Amino acid sequence: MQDRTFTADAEPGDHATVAGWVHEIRDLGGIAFLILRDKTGKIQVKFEKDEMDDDLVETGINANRESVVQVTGAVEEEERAPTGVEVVPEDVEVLAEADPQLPLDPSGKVEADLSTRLDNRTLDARKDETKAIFEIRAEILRAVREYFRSVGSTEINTPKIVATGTEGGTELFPVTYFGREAFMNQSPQLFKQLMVGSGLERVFEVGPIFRAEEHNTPRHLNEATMIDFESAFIDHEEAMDVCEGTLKAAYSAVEENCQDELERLGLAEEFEAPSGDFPRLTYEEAIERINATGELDEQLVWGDDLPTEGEKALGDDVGGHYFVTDWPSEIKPFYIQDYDDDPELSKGFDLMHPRMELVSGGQREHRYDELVAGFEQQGLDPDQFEYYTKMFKYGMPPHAGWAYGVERLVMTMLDLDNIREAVLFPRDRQRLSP
Ligand code: ATP
Ligand code: AMO
Repeated sequence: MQDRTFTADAEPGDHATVAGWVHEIRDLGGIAFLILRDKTGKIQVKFEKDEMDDDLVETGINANRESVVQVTGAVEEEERAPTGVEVVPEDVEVLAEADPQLPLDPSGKVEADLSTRLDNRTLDARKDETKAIFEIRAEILRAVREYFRSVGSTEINTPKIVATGTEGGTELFPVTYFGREAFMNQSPQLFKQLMVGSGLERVFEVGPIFRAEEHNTPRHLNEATMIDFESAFIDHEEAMDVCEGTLKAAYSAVEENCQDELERLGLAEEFEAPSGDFPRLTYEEAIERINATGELDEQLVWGDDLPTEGEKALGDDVGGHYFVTDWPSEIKPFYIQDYDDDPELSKGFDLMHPRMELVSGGQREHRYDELVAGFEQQGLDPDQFEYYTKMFKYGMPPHAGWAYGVERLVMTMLDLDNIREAVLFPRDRQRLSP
């Protein structure tokens, strides 16, 4: 294949080869235009029927929409062309002819429902809006990695096939592992903790998690991506600082580097990176404020988890991101540390977007005896977790951490209605392929 010039880089005066998809063909009689679309944008190719070779014109203007074509020719300034330049072709080659019956219209003129879009993600992700979501998602992950680097955190990868679960409230997917019982991992929780006790001290992971959630909601997936962070020698307050810093770094990077994408999503005007410190409400304050909104049929009492309607009511009341701290110990997992002077109260926290929970985290129990006692209190068998607990006998520093759901971060940032919009190939109860 010849050296290819991206459409956005084609300058008047160049002799270039551009390649991409047939977005549109406009045949006006004596003149016809092929609008060629690639990763960077679109470019017009002009066919003057009386002046150009018949075969060349035929090839160019008879290609089906969404066929892949390559055009070589002179790039010229043309103010009537949509981008101010056009290619006057000398050679046109159809590299892959598309079937004229397309399952969806990548130009976006005809809307398709989400299910059709997900069944045909390749074509769907040719659309400007869909592509923009995934360019922004990539930018978020790039910015998050850069931020972690700035706070001295090392990227790790932990196993996804494991012997035990960690997140009580959610079901495990079983797998057969050479005749033994095993599961798809719900969270890197135990492994990231094991690594804060190693010489790495401060670690992060971006990776998949698997949860056999019964819900079929617009904000749950059965396979999601998590950004996990864990650090030795910090407490839950400092962990919240890093959590807030991560979110702000992601928003700022998108604001700075993704204006085109935001524009394609119609968000350029309203997009704003959050500033100022996020409020930190205790759980007790949170339930009082939810009760005061009068939005719930029944008043919340100490020990209740925050129901979805309650989170929404509080989100409207607060109006931005906020933390909920000091949760009842009984509704937080065994690895969260309780306050010594009030064991009913834990050092767990959640970061909330007004629409939903984005993060869970907390100070961890690093003292061996207390950790084992915590397993027993929650009805878990510490022997099953011996690979984890025993490392707490050999010098486990105080530590804290948290995890973001990447799709929820993308979804809330871009105001998407459904979490499936934020993942290329979602796994939900109905969907196992593509
Ligand atoms: P020819 O240009 O060879 O005489 P024609 O008579 O069919 O062929 P025009 O009358 O020039 O074509 O143009 C047809 C339409 O296309 C007009 O609306 C014109 O403004 C538009 N047009 C012509 N050239 C360009 C171009 N390079 N880019 C965008 N639009 C163009
Ligand atoms: P938790 O279970 O709260 O905490 O998960 C952390 C964050 O991950 C996202 N998330 C999901 N996103 C989509 N679909 C799901 N099914 C799903 N489940 C979770 C949410 C959630 O806030 N080990 C702890 C984290 C820690 O303490 O470090 C944990 O997994 O955004």
